[in-house]
Amino acid sequence: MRPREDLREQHRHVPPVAHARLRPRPRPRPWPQPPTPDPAPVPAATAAAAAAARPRWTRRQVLAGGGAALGLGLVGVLGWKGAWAEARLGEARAALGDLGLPLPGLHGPGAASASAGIADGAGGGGARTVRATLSAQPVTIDLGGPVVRTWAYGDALPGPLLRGRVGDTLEVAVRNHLPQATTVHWHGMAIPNPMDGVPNLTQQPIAPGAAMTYRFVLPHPGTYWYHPHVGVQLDRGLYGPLIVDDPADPGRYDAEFTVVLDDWLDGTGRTPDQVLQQLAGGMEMDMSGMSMGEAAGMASMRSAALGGDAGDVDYPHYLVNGRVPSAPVTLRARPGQRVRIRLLNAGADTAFRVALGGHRLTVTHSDGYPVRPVTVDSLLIAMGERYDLEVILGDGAFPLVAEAEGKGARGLAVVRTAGGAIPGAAAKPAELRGRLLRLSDLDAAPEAALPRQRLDRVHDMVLQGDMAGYRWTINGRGYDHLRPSDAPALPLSDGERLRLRFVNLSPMFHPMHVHGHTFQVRTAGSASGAGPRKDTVLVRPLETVVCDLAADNPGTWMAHCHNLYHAESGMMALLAYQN
Ligand SMILES: [Cu+2]
Repeated sequence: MRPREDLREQHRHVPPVAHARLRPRPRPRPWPQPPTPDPAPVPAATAAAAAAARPRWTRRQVLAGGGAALGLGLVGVLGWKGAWAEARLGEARAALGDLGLPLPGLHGPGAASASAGIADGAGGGGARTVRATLSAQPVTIDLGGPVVRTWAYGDALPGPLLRGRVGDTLEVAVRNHLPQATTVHWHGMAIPNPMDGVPNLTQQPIAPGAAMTYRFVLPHPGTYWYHPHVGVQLDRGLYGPLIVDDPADPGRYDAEFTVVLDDWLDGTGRTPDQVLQQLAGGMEMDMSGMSMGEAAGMASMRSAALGGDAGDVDYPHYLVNGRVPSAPVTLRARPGQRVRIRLLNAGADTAFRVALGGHRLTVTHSDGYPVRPVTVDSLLIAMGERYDLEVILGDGAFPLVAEAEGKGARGLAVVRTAGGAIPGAAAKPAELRGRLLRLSDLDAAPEAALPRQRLDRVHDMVLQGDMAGYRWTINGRGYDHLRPSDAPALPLSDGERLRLRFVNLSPMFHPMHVHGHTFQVRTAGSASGAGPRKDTVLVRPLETVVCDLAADNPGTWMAHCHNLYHAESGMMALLAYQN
């Protein structure tokens, strides 16, 4: 890799870590009784039979189809649970109440009947149990030309869409057919800590051949996703979308596209584990595994919009919904229709610059939560982030381009409302160079703003890297996956309001993600200072991003960089509090 003496230089300037209220606190411990995976091995034949029994949906139906089909696609709605369901919904309401978010049965003239609907199972806003199975398995996948051997959930990319309504219970049986232990993390979901999927911290990892059922109430509407939290498994094909609908707010759109972006190298001569090894070798790494072109490409991985360094890994492919740009997916609608695009970046080391040829994009949600709508030409989406966009479609075929920012390559999908030539892989919509969404453009919609509360604490998370050993740290310390309770932990108490300041002293951007919570960014330069609700925020080199968080979900939670290679190399910390 490139020499990075500048990083080592940065390392010498560690500012004092500020704590507004610094009190001695007990060391955070792993959750007292972490759930353990089911001990019984899963016979492959049984899993295959279960998979075969599942309804089959085409990629277009699952990822580009109408909302109604999506809702029941890969999830079974297995009955109503009367009073029990009412109680679960009550929990969801209690958790949501202080956010002021609309909830089924709580708002509007239909409140009484919706509530009754839960009890008798006849309403549209009641709680159900939504069941699904995820089989993590080795598989051969055609990316639209390149055929790769990889690991995925099922036999396609992305993994199956999981979808339910606010207040529903999601019950997912995860069967591990991988040669490694695994877990599933439900990114962005404020769910109980034992369901969070962090190995050796919130659960024992699911051993090869074992299974585990995750079960939790869907707490907030929005666009989320799921992926493993073990090693660099996420940089294989192990990821999928998770959408939570709000029956009280079905949205004003005619069609919906779920668009999943990814950077891809698994099965092309390198595995993510080998890449991590190479990176860990730092400046002395053996370059023999890489072509001259790749080496040259790395030198040019720069982006002004990302503040400099655009990434550590040069990928051979960039995928949109599992396809390379020479064989793109087609997203179909009719001219004049209002389309909701649910955009998610499942990449490990790549921020994408997204634009739709011939259209501007109205941003309506960030990381699942509504914002005051803002219309731009293009946006940057970092790893782990989601944006929901609205577009009124023109007549024709349009390139939906996801440029791998600073990496000189791109992913592509085709949005089609009529016949005509499909734009080629080289299509370059002018919108890519138009008005780019800035963080300061975004403010939470009033119903998504954190309620006013005085600050109880301020914690800094100082982000640094030491390239000699490819060691990434938070407040000068790295995370040991085998001894998570030794990790740098930021004390907190239930019910407090925490201000988190992500202080980036490294020359590289970090998408910082907090588990189990959604913070509100206090954006410098924003007119109102309100900022968007998010769970993952891009922090550029030498930038500080300030976020406020309501400590309303006790547990031991990760706060980490969503660059998978940074996270795996130590850039993880803990927020811990009990009730
Ligand atoms: Cu990072």
